[in-house]
Amino acid sequence: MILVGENINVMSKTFGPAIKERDAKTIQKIAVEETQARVDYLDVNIGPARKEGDQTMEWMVRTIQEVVDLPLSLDTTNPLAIEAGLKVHKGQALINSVSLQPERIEQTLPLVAQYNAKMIALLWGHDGMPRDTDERAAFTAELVMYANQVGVPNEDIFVDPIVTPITSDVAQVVSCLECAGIVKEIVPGCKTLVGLSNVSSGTPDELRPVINRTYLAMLMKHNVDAAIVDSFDAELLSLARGEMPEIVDVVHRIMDGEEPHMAALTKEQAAYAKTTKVLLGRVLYSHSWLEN
Ligand code: THG
Repeated sequence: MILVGENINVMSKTFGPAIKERDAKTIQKIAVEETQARVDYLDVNIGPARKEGDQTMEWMVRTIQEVVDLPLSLDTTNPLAIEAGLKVHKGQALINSVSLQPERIEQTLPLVAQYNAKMIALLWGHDGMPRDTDERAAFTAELVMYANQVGVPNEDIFVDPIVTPITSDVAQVVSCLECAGIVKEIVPGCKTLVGLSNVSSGTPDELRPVINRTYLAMLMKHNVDAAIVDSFDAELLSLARGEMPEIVDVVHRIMDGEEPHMAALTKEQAAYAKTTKVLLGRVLYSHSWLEN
């Protein structure tokens, strides 16, 4: 699986201020540590960056690539900031992201071809989140068609079905899974990518890892190609690299409708098993699901 480290982001309580204060040392330290965790890209999330986003992104790209050679995922809705980053980026950048919003099609999409970058096709429609799997499929076809029209081949496109929090609507969590599975039939050659940690947003900090890891194992059944992840969750990375086949097998069997005998599972397997049921909507989410 292709892994994109999420830790350099303006929302982070620990690292967010470093972006605003132009604290190069702190940014470079995270970049080096994420690289040591052997991720493939570093996401550089500066948020909407309406004010001086171009200067911020240029500074971020230079600062990070001064110490690491990884390609970067330029994560902002500001097209000027994306272009400023592309101008100084070494290697093939990943543009995060292009959606069906007119501004993104008109201003961000042409940059993919112009700078020979790769892109994330975010399935966000004219008026927001797709409502169901059918709408996700329709958005996929439309967005990839626009990309092809400006000369971007499917091989350079990662389709992102948009992961939503388990705390808001489990039907969306399930729809995202299904969509990941069918994208490659709709647009052959494209890859799929998810922002994994979204799924556990709003849950208690100590429960986030098990939710993220379980959802990743579930996405693996649908052959997801890439994920934006917490680079510092070693177990998650190990799972993504295929080093935990027994756990993945338990999760996939539950997805197939099997009811494993809980007493026969290890404590770790049982936690994954219970969490799989929550993420499929078979058990209602509550902050105490692991205890039952
Ligand atoms: N798709 C695409 N890009 C994306 C997302 C996506 N970029 C942003 C996001 N979603 C993926 N990145 C993150 C980064 C951090 C968190 C979640 C998703 C996160 N951080 C913790 C928090 O905010 O509580 C901890 C941060 C900290 O304090 O260090 O949850 O879906 N294409």
